[in-house]
Amino acid sequence: MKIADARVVVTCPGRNFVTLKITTDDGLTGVGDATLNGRELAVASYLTEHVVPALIGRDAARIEDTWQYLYKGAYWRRGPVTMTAIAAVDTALWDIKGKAAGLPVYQLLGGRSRDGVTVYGHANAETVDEVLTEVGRYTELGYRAVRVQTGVPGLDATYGVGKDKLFYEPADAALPTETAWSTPHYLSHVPEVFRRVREEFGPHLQLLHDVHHRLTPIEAARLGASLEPYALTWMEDPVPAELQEGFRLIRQHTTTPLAVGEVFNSIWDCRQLIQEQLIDYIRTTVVHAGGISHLRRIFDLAALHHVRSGSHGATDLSPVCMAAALHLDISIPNFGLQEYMRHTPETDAVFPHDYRFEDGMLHPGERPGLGVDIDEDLAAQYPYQPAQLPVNRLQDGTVHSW
Ligand code: CS2
Ligand code: MG
Repeated sequence: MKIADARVVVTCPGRNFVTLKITTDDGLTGVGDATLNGRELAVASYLTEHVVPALIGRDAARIEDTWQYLYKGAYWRRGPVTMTAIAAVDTALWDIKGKAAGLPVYQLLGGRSRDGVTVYGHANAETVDEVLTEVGRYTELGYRAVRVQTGVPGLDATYGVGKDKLFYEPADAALPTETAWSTPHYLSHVPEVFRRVREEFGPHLQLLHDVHHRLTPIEAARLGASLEPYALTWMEDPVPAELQEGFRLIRQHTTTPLAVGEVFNSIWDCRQLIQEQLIDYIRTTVVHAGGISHLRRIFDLAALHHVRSGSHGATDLSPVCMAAALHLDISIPNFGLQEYMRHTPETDAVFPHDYRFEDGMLHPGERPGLGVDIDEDLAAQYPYQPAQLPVNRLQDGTVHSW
C-alpha cells in the first residue's frame, strides 16, 4: 500500500483551515489537520515544499517509521510548524490504516475505555449576569462541564469573550489587533464571577477557567487560592510555560487543579510538568503535538504521574482534529475532559464527520478510519483569508501575553 498522492487543502469557511489528504495506490484516502492559527501558510508550505515530495512512494502502513523519518529527518526538531506538519501526516496515515483494517481507529488503539467523551463548552459574556445566562444555556444543552470567561470591568475587551456564543474566533484581522490588559482589575474580578456561578448552579457542575498565560507564578498562586471555595475542575494556562519550575511556586500555594499544554508540540515540552506533577491535566492535541502516535506517548507518560488528558478543542482546530482526538479520548485510561468549542455550519459542511454530541459527551463514529473527510469542491469555494491573532499590551503599552 504505497502513498500515490498527497495534497494540501487550504480553505476558509469562516476561518482558515489547512488539511492534508493522502491517497494510496489502491485508492484509500486519509486526512490530517494541519491548522496552526495565524500561521496556516507556514505549515501549508512546510508540507507542500518539504514533506509531500518525500512521501510519494512510501509504504502508507509504516506510520511510526514515517513519523521518525520526518521528525529526525528534519534535523531542526520540534516547534509548532514542524510538529503540526508531522501531525497531519501521522493522522492521515492512521485514518488510512483504520480503513485498510475495516475498523474505527479507536479499535486499533485498544478499544473503548468509556462510553463517551465528556466535553466542556465555553460560556462567555461581557458581564456576570450575561455569563450566568450562558452557563444556563450550556447546561440546558446537556454539558456537564462549562468554561467560564467574562469581560473585566475597566477593560474594553479581553481573551475569551467573543461576539459569537457557540464558537470563538480570536484571529480577527489580517494584522494583529491590539488589546489592553490589567492584571489587578482581572484578579479582583474573577473570584466574584465564580462565587456567583456556584451560587446559581450549585456544587456539582464542573467549572473551568482559562487564564491564558497572563499571570506570574505568585499572581497565579493568589488566583488559585481565591478560587478554592468554588472547586474548579481546572485553572488553565496560569502562566507562560517556558519556565516550568515556576509551577512549583503555584503548587505551594493552591490546590486549584492546573491544566497546561495547548501550545506544546512535543513530549519534551511536557516532561517536567508531568514528571514533577506540577499540573493535573495535559492539554496537548493531535494537530499540534505530532499526531496520534506522539500524543498517545504524552498521555502514557501522563498516566504514570496521575495527570489526565484535557485536550484543546477550540474552533481553530478543525473537525479532522476533533474526530482524531475522540479516537484517543475514548481509548486512553487517563482521559480527563475534551474541549468542544463548536464549528460553524459552513465548517461542518466542508468537513463531513461521524462524531456526534449527546448527553454532555461526544461519540466517535463506528466507520473505518477516523470518520471524517474534506469536501474539496466545497472547500475550494472558500479561499484563504489572511488572519492573525491579537497582540496584548498592559495599560502602559508593555507587550504582554495574549
Ligand atoms: C483557548 C483558545 O480554547 C482555549 O483554551 O486557549 O481559544 C486559544 O486562544 C486559540 O485556540 C488560539 O488560536
Ligand atoms: Mg486555552
